[in-house]
Amino acid sequence: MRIGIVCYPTFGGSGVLATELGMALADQGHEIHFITYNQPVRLDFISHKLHFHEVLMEEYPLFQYQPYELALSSKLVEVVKKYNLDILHVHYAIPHAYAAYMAKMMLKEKGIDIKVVTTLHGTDITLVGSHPTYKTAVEFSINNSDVVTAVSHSLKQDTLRLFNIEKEIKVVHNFIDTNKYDKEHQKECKRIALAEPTERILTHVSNFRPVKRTEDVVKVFDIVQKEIPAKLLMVGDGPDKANAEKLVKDLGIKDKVIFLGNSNEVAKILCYSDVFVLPSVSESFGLAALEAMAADTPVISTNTGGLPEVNIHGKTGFLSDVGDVKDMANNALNILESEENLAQFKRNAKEHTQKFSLSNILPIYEEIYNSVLEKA
Ligand code: GMT
Repeated sequence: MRIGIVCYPTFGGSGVLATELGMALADQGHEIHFITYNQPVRLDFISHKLHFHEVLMEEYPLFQYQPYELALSSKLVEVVKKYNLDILHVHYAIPHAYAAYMAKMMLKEKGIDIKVVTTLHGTDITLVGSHPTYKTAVEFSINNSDVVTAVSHSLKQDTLRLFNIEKEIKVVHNFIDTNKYDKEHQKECKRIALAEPTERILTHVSNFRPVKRTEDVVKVFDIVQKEIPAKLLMVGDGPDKANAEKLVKDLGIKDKVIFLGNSNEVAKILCYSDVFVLPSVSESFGLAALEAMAADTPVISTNTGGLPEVNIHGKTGFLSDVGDVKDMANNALNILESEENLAQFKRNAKEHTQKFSLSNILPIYEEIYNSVLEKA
């Protein structure tokens, strides 16, 4: 199949998932065209089956806001026509589903029937999409997609609750290429470079937006480090990073916390980790938690959104109420209580990721593409 993938090319979960999906589909022999404003950051697989088309923006001083949807939908029309694409798979509804609908209508005028698959990822529904400013257009573009998928049962329920949806929403969980993490583990993991052998390593990876409650990560760590020798790795960048850094300074634990910034080497960093901390206020799935689990790292998370579908309480880690940093810290200490306990949680976490393996999820997307094309 010839598939156009539209996504945010950044470190956000939807962009990561879309990029991994494109690379996996290309590996299966499909022709993949990424259409976005930058080369996706996780695009590290070279293949003649993979193409990238940059959406160029024309800056004009009259506009207070540059019309990205217009540039994107024009580019979609151009790429669909030039490469004879069968399907556009758009990740994150805003504004991608809307731009794809416009492209579909423009192509219809030319006698071309392009199919649009929209994958809902989270904040496009829960935080941004349902805001009155966008709701009408988001609802319209979801209802006018040929197929709609959501990355968790929880996100499907949120979408049905927040919008008037006439379309069936298929749940296709996010996936992980478990081999990538196995390979990383085979390489030498130089833990000693970051912590003393007696220290436990806690890790957090995110885009440091308020929804991630990164200060709670620091609070959880502070309680843990008072009980056992420990280090905290903070990976990523975003608006709340300065607050987290300030809290670290105020608590006097600067020598125990390492801020690593954005990284393309998350798998490598996770190989150093004993416990992953994700205290988000809302999380439709929690791809970062799944990545941690694939790298044998149990997860301390909140019980919000789709997280209970990924992190199994008492098995792969623990779930706590949003903001209950004491409970999260106690749970981390419980996991770290003994080598045997930690090893068991690590095994459980890794085992559970099989449910979300590339080999299980990829055929579901291929089946969706096939069935939508059969309807043509
Ligand atoms: O909020 C983020 O971390 C980024 C955002 C995105 O769309 O880039 O993530 C959402 O999609 C991810 C991939 O499906 C999910 O794993 C995240 O849980 C979801 N984030 C939220 O719901 C807050």
